[in-house]
Amino acid sequence: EFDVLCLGETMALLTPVDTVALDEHPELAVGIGGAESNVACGLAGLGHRTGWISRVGDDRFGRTVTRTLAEHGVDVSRVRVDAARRTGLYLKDPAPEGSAVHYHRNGSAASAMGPDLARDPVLRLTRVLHLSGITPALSPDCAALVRRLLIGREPAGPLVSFDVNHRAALWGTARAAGPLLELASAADLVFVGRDEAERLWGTPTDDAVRALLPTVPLLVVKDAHVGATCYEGRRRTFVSAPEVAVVEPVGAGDAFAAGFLSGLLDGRPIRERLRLGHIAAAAVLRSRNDLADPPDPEERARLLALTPPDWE
Ligand code: KDG
Repeated sequence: EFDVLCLGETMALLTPVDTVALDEHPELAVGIGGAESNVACGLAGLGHRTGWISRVGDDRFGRTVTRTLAEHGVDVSRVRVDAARRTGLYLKDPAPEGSAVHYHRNGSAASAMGPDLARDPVLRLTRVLHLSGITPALSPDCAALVRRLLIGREPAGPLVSFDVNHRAALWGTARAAGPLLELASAADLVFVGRDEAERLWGTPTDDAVRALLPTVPLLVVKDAHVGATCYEGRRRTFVSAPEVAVVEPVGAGDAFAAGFLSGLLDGRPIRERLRLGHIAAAAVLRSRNDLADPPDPEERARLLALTPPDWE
C-alpha cells in the first residue's frame, strides 16, 4: 500500500517573517517541522506513496500539521488525535551557519506514542519504515516503541531506515550515545552526520563510523558541504555536495534522506541515490523553511546526468 511510512513527532513551527530575531518582537510565520514528516514530504514530492504515523493534539497547531502534510501529498489516515494533550511547538531563529531552535514539546501528544503502535498491521503494508533518533528522546514509551520497531523485529518486515538525528536540546551526548548506537546497529539503512557521529561516539572519520557499525547493510555518512559516503558491504561510494548558497540548514538532512530513499525505491545505483540526496537537500538549504519542493523531474534528470568535472 505504501512505499514509505514515516513515524515521529511533527510540531508547529514559528519563525520570524524577516530577519528580526525572536527576542526583538518579530512578526511570526506558522509552519511545521518534524524530521520524519519532512522525509515523508520529500518523498511525496518525488512521486512516492508515503504515509505519516503520529499523534497530534485536538488544537489549531495539530490541524495545521495534519493539513499541511496532506497538502504535500502525505497520507495522514494513521494520525491519531489525542484530546488530552497538545501538539508540540517549536521556535526557530534562522541562521545560515545553524539556526537556534527552542522546543515546547514536553508531554506533547506525540510523546504519548508507545510500543503498542508497533502492532499496527499497516506497518506490514510498506516497503520502507523510516524512523529517527529524535523519537526515543521524547519519552520512555516512545523509546520502547522505537526499540520494538528496530530490535528483534521480523526479518520479513519492511526495510527499516534510521536517521540518527541526535538533538542535544532533548538529550545530551552522554545519555544519547549508547541508545542511538544500539538502535542504529539494528537498522537496515542508517543516515548519520560525520560531526554528529564524532560528537556522540568519538569517531573522527567516515571509515571509523563504518568500523563502529560494521553490519549495517547500508550506511550513509554525511559530511555537510563536503559530501556523503555510502557503505554497502565492502563497497564505499563518495559523492561530493554541490555548492549551495545556504539560507537556513534545518531540514536539509531529512531532504537528503528522502532523495536517497527515492533512489533506493527506484532501484537506482548508489551514486545516483547519493546525488538525489544532495539535490533534494540543496532545495531545503536555499529555503528558510524545514521543507522545500525538490527540483522538477527534468532538472533532476539533468543533474543526475552530469559527469566529472561538473559533478564528482
Ligand atoms: O531535521 C529537522 C528537524 O529537526 C526539525 O524539522 C524539527 O523534528 C524536529 C526536531 O525535533 O528538531
